[in-house]
Amino acid sequence: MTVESTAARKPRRSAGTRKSPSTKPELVQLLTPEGKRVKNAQYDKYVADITPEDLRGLYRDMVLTRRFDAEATSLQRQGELGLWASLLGQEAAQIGSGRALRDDDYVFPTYREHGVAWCRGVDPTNLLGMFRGVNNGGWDPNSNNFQLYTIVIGSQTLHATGYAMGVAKDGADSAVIAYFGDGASSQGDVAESFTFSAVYNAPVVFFCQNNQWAISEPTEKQTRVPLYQRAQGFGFPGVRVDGNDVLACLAVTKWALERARGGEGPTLVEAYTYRMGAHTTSDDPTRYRGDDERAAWEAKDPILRLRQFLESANHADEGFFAELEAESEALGRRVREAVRAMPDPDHFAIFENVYADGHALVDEERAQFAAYQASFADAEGGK
Ligand SMILES: Cc1ncc(C[n+]2csc(CCOP(=O)(O)OP(=O)(O)O)c2C)c(N)n1
Ligand SMILES: [Mg+2]
Repeated sequence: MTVESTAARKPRRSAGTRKSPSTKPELVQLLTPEGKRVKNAQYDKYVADITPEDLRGLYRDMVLTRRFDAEATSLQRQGELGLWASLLGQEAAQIGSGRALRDDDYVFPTYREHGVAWCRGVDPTNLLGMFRGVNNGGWDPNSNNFQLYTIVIGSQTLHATGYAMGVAKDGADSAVIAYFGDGASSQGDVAESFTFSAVYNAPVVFFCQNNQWAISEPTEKQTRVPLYQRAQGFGFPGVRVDGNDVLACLAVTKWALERARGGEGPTLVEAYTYRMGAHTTSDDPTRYRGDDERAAWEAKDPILRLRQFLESANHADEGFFAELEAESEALGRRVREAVRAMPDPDHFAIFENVYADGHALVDEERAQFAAYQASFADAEGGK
């Protein structure tokens, strides 16, 4: 139930006021689930100059991201990765928002932002090193203004806020975007980020992918109001966008970034979407949710809806889709080969980057580990 619909039940002051607030659209949508373009007075202008080529580009981004993600899930099942967090279903939220960014903007992701990484130009194979356990991150954050994946839930919103405050102090007009989930919205770090960014008018966009679940906890266990409405209490605007509509996500994020650049401070974007897969490959969602839910969201599939729009508008032909299929296959092959070719790290490398200089505790732990390793050598030698 929304706050609007609660208000709608109250007696109206004037008999002439017919329009119930509950009819106010809560969800910004530019493409219906059937792929039909709908007008939006506030956000149309942010996609007004989009060309058929741009639209095909968004489609390609989503298809290749999904393919990469499926490949990573298979690689985990084959024992090549220790873990994988799939973005299945969230392609539009990530590609739409990712393509709204400028190169000089800075991104603070969680662990599921493979589509945003793709938009930033991070090679997808670099995303896999940490999940294979062969490195601690896999890319230089400053090469693409894309921070390392953050697993401590919500903490990256603080990093983003601090970074955005620095951007403002530098007098730059770039913006910062922090990705987080519905579950993370309950973290103290996120509330603190909202407070600081509002008070200091920081140029940051909080992009919450409400995928309905925080592992096995549904959104109802996180909040009594729609998440986007939280922003109001902190003093900045919040908007809920259809997270399975790539055009709407692009437009709304552009608007929020424009506000940040124009000195208007933070915005909360709630991308209303669905995690179609498991939380990670270690999770079994059949233990806590039914198939009917997934089926309902499959009907709103972000890729299918853009395909329907492209086809009905004659913006893409069979040749385009066939070429993209071949490109997907090639990406899958490249990812498989790259993962298997990743060298194992030196066993002692883990101790090298904890502190810039030496540290007594690290030295002690290194020595303990060396003794442990040596114990195997003794055992083998004694045979
Ligand atoms: C501070 C902290 N607490 C708990 C966890 C364990 N944990 C990992 S993912 C997750 C759920 C996050 O849900 P949400 O924010 O909705 O993001 P989603 O995984 O759905 O993308 C939790 C509780 C963690 N990584 N960090
Ligand atoms: Mg979630």
